[in-house]
Amino acid sequence: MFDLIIRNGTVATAADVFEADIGIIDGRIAQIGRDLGPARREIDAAGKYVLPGGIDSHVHISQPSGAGITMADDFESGTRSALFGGNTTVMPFCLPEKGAPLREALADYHALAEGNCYTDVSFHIILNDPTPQLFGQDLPALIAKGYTSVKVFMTYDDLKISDGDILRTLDTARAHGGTVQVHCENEDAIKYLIERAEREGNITPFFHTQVRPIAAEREATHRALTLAEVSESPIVIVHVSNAEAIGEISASRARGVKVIGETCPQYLLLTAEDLRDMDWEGAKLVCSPPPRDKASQEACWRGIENGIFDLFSSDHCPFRYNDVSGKQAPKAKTSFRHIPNGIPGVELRMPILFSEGVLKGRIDLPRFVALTATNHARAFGLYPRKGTIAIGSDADITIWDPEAEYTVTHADLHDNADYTPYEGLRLKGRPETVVLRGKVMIERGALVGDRGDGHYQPATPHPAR
Ligand code: DUC
Ligand code: ZN
Ligand code: ZN
Ligand code: ZN
Repeated sequence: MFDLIIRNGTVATAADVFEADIGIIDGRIAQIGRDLGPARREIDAAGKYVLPGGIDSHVHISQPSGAGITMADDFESGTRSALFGGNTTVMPFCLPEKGAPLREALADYHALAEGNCYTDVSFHIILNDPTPQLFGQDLPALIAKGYTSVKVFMTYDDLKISDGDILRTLDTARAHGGTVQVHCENEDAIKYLIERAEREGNITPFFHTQVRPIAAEREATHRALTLAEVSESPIVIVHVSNAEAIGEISASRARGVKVIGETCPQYLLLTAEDLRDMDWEGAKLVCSPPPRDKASQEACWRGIENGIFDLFSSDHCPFRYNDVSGKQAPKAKTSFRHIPNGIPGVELRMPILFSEGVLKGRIDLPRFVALTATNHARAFGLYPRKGTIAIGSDADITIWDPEAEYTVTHADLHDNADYTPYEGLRLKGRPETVVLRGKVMIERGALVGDRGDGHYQPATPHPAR
């Protein structure tokens, strides 16, 4: 007797599209086929796609963001929004206060998540305090415990680490089965351009896009990839925004570097010109790297089509617009540099890629599944428990209505920001029913799951490399 059978749908994985019913027992997929027999509950998915629940491996939730600044989403609102966007797992970043032990930061982060999540969660660590103790003992121990991925920054004074410490991070992670993600922008170049812009009175949000130019991203991307090459380590380049950074990735790959590339919705849909047109309201689109131009958008689409990118993530990093704890921070009107950096997007990641990618013929359904779920699970040690529809995998399933047409408006979203960068966008296709480890969480668009149904999932280290 199955607990749940999802019948008559078109199942898509990263490899195949086929008609089948899915039988679920004890939160896992127990059978895939026809005539599976009786179940306590059935869902008819005729005319719908049955997809692995989305995995968004790049979201920011309750991340400390500076004095007086508060991220709009905590675990409750962030995972609720993620769930409504078709996701069953999200991976936020744990940022330790400088000098605080990682273990304590992680314990605090667990305490925030536990009992408050609508999706499963797994954590990345932001590594901003490199010490011999970290590389010698703490990081190997944390990787073994299920915290297998770290992010390092080449920009932001309070976050960035040196090239030498990036090498040590890459080396330690490789040796112990961890994964290193790098935020690639040249901090000194940016600092120089910020000072020059402010001196010239160029202080509106548009100038945020001008002081973080493509060249600064390209150079840092090249340097990060060089460090990966030198240390013979795999590397993840996050939030890639343009053709020149993409060129660095393909050149490295041709030299044998194992590089995973990630891009995000903002680099497909927004431009620097949008910030210019919006004047001070452009604060709504301030994120790093910043939106570029039409040619960069096309380059990112091509990277999605041709396999340069393995990951399509939201980089959901929400701040409220009409709020002094957010985009109206006390000094925000004196210079773009004081505007909190990041934009919301976890709920629209899959709908945007489906509507703009699948329905416009840029990618097929298996590639959509790979980019939104399977590759995230593989990259970050959750596969095959997560990220696919296979016997034995967690029954994390999104039933997708490919026909629904709608106009995006923030009033219909479920995050705790007060705007969406994509207001007014016409989309087709959206999640209708979302199942988390066999439990129906969203049923025909209505929330029926409970806060606390989502749980922490430790990641499995990669085999020795
Ligand atoms: N990097 C991110 O990944 N998100 C928001 C801001 C940033 O710099
Ligand atoms: Zn970043
Ligand atoms: Zn981010
Ligand atoms: Zn729990």
